[in-house]
Amino acid sequence: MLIKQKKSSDIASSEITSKSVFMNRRHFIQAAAASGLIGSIMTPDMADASALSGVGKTPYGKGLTPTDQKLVTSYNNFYEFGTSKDDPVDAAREFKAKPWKVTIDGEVGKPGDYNFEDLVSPHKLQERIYRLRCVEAWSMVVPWVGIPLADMLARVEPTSKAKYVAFETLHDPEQMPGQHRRVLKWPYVEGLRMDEAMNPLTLMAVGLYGEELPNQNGAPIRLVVPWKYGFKSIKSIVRISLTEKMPPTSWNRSAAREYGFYANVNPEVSHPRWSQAKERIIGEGYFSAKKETLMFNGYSEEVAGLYTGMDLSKYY
Ligand SMILES: Nc1nc2c(c(=O)[nH]1)N[C@H]1C(S)=C(S)[C@@H](COP(=O)(O)O)O[C@H]1N2
Ligand SMILES: [Mo]
Repeated sequence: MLIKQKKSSDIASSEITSKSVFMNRRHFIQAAAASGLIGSIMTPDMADASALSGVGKTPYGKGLTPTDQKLVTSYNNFYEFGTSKDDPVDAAREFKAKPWKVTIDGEVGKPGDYNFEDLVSPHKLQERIYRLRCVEAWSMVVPWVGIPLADMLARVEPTSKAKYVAFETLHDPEQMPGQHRRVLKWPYVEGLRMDEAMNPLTLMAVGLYGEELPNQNGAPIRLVVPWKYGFKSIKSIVRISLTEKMPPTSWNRSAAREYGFYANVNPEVSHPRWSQAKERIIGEGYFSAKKETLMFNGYSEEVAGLYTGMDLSKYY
């Protein structure tokens, strides 16, 4: 991770474009919709073919301003589609996220290969506006749409032996060109402790900005764990296994000294190669002031209790 730092000459034009340009465009569309003008101003690229319906609003995310949609969907980490931030949006364009199956196995009463629709449709979708803090010391705010992982797991009936949840991304080098390169051992794998998985904040996201998840953001279904560094939030999941033992995780397996299993956001514990005290805000420009990183990425109230008795000054 952080294989190369961006030089100022590498900054994507979308990052330099001021937020107000994007916001004005959005407001224009909203105002036009409200005035009934939308029919005549809609152009095909503005048409919203993949809007999700029946999304419930929840109190999560009060006071947060989402990062512009254009940036959320064009500044990505998804090494299966290349290691540069602007690779995935292009390289994942033809990715087939439908049809999709997720195998759920291990310590569950109801193991099986579940169709994406069967997994998702019994649940009401919720919007969750969460901070996303990458271990590379940048952050954004994303309005996800999804289902609490706890609700999804309840339906497959975890046994009393289930202590961890392991996740696996699709392995398909034909579709995921980055998997031809050995930057990581494929497939990408991640894991949570059972109580972390059951925490109400932990989300299985199927959308963002009210629309189906774009391929570059982990279509059709990905994990979102907002109090941990972004690499825990594994994309394009094809397997969920409930296990007795702590499962291996990709970045820990690749560089154990630099990435732990827990990977909780902690401004006081530095990465071996850089400080985690501050973060660069995506959308505010490369040279604008950094923001202080918050313990557990600002979710202490909800999750600090999961780690009582654990020495948080230690690197996990
Ligand atoms: N399968 C897979 N999942 C992944 C990654 C990846 O390379 N492969 N990158 C992670 C990292 S480092 C981050 S910061 C987030 C980025 O999510 P976003 O592109 O939707 O913002 O996805 C995470 N999930
Ligand atoms: Mo990340």
